[in-house]
Amino acid sequence: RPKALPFAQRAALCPNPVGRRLFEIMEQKKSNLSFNPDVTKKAEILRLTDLVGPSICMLKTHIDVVEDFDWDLVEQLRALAVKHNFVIFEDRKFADIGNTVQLQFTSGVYRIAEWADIVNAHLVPGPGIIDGLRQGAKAAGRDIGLLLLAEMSSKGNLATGAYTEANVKAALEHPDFVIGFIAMQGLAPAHPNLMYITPGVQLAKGGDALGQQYDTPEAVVGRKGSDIIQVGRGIFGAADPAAEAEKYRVAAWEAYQARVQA
Ligand code: 5IU
Repeated sequence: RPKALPFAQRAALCPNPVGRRLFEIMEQKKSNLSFNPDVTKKAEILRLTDLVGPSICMLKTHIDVVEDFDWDLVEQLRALAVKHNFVIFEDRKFADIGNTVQLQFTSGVYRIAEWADIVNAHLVPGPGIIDGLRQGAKAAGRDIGLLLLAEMSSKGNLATGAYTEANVKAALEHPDFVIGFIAMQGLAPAHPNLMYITPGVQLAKGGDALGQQYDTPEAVVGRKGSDIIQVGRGIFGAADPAAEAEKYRVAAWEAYQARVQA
């Protein structure tokens, strides 16, 4: 694998302000760790986020699993994003026609376009989904970046081959809005303005009972060339989530350092 470009230089290549900011935060905090507190109570999400905040560049949410959701949760998460300097990625995985995803993005209970910095989408409906979400971001009047789901971590998933390639092509055709991918590796050929975020990461290889498959930060960032590790249960399932998050941050950052110094 050829020597990689540092995040700071990749920031300058990013046409989307959110992508640029994320690369800058990664460099400032020496963190390519994203954390997802996949728990269902508002207070627990806020507690975990404040604990691990110093170690992360990004917080990934599943807002629709929160039992006691209210708008104050969104406001408190935004305040924590300022306090700890991270971006918020709502993992909504939009998957409908452009007109519908625009409504799902801006309306309903969650009004995601009003608070998320980053969202993601499946390309199954075709590129109209990208245009629908872009219009939603515009209507909200905020800078938002989109990640395409080029690959998945779960056993037997269908995001492979020509489908993965179509995601890369769509990203290259929408450089102002698409900032990168959910993928299991850095996809070749490298496009340094686009970032690669990989879920299914724990300090030891393994899986869960529902098809999740885990690889290590070293393998994902070092060997496979991804940029950001996405960790949930590996951190919030530990006795000391703050200390555990630091372990993941250091492991992923060292793997990145080895890649840019190689
Ligand atoms: N997630 C995956 N795999 C994927 C995609 C998303 O695990 O391919 I796309 C999400 C699901 C969960 C998080 O919110 O990433 C992983 O959490 P754990 O680290 O607890 O497995």
